[in-house]
Parts: sequence; C-alpha cells; structure tokens
Amino acid sequence: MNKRHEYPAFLGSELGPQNPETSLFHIVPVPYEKTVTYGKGTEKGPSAILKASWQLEIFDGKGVPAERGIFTHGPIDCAGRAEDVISRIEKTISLVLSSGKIPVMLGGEHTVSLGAARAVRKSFTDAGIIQLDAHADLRNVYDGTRLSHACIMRRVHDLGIPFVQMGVRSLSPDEKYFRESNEIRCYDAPGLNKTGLPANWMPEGFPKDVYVTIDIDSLDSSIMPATGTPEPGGLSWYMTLDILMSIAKQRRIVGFDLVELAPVAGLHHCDYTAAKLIYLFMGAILYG
Ligand SMILES: [Mn+2]
Repeated sequence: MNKRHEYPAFLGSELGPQNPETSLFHIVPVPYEKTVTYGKGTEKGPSAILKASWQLEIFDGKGVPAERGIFTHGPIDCAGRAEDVISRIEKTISLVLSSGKIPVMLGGEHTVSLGAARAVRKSFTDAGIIQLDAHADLRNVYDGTRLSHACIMRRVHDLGIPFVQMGVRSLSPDEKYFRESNEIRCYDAPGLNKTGLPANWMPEGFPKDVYVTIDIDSLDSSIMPATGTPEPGGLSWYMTLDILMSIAKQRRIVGFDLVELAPVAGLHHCDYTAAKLIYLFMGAILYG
C-alpha cells in the first residue's frame, strides 16, 4: 500500500497542505513494534490515529487548535536494530525541537519515547517528563533487553531526567522498591480514582519545560481495550483530560507522545479516542 494512503496527514480532511515552517505541531509517526509481550499491533497505531483524525471536529469547544498548523511527517523507518531506530527518532525530534516547534510523536510501543527523551535532554538543560501509564515501566531489563517497552522510564531515569508517574496500577516488587529508593513522585490509579487529582500534585521545583508521554493504556481498559496490555481500574476520560490540562496550565509543554495504541478491527472508537485526546491536548497547550 502506498505510504501516503497509509499515513494521511493529521486532520488532512480539514486542512490544506501544511507548511512545516509555520506549523506549530509536528506529527511524527513511529510504527515501531519489537518487544511487545502480550497483544500485538502497536505498529498499526500511528496509521489508525491519523485516519481517525479525519473524523475530528476541528473546533474543540474553545477554539481551533489546527489554526496554528499541524504538519505530518512521513513515518520513521523502523527497520533494523532497536538502537538504530531510537537514534532516528532522536534525530527527527531534535530537528523539530530546534526549530521551536512541538513534536507530537505517535507510537508504536513505548520504547519509542526514549528517542524523544534523548532529544529533549539535548535540547533543554533542564526538562522533566510526565508519564501517563498503567505500568511503571521501570524494569532494568525485560525479556533480555534494556530497550523493552517495560524499561522505558528506567532508561529515562538513566538520562537523569526527573519524572512523575500518573495512573499506574501494575508494577513488580523491584519497580516498587526502585520508585521508593529513588523518591519518584507517583499518583497511582487507585488513589486518583478515589480522591481525584490533588490540587498541588506538581512537585515543587519540577522543571519548567515538560515533555509528556501518554501510554494509552493509562486509560481504563473499558474505554481503551485496544492496547497490548490493557489494565482495569484506569483513568477515566475526564480524569485524563484534567491531568493534561493541569500540566499545560502549570508548565511549558515542549512535546508529547501517545504510544501503545494497538488497533482492533471493529473497535474504531479506540482509534478515535486516541486522535481526540491528541487534539484536545494541543488545545490545552495553546489555551493553557
Ligand atoms: Mn508504558
């Protein structure tokens, strides 16, 4: 199938050709899947999100985020060794960041966020990451590799980037110990569901520049079954929006990604949910 058809521009139904130099948002599709352990299909995630974006209402209730320009890059070449793919991601995200634009990466398995984290680390002396995820992703090695989707936040920790975890409800005893011994700030799903988002959740002194990684499995599995490792007891749609708005209000978002969508035939509402979350977050970034 030709790539243009497989990877249509985000909101291409509404927008004419977009100029990369004047577009604030740069969509970077990364159809990468190597270490997924349970349900497969994340390499189809970017394509499904782009296609679903054609169904979005361009007015988000407050304004039209698309007016600031949304340029869609061709998909990153995901052939070859994991390390090579991650380097390609880092290169592309670095280029977007250095031109003062906001990269919006579409995964692919969560491993792709390491390329973005490296780019963010290089471009900003002091940046933090906020992770929405059902899993802690803090394993040092998983299935024999340090570049597994289950290790992504451990690699971020190795880079010396501070981060906050939100929505977690599945982790190993080692990950729990690692969190505690490294004083990693976390707002796990059980607490968020019981008491809501605390007013002063942002750690004091957390960097001003923030990259957000949204693992779509942070959403409750009843509304997001289309992911490799769905977990019950997750975040509601509105809790997720509250978190994203709260981040956008308090910090400068330098980029974000949405990963781990594994489209299921017939469940197109999941693809649409992912596309809508991305578009609403663009709006939150613009309007604070
Ligand atoms: Mn994850």
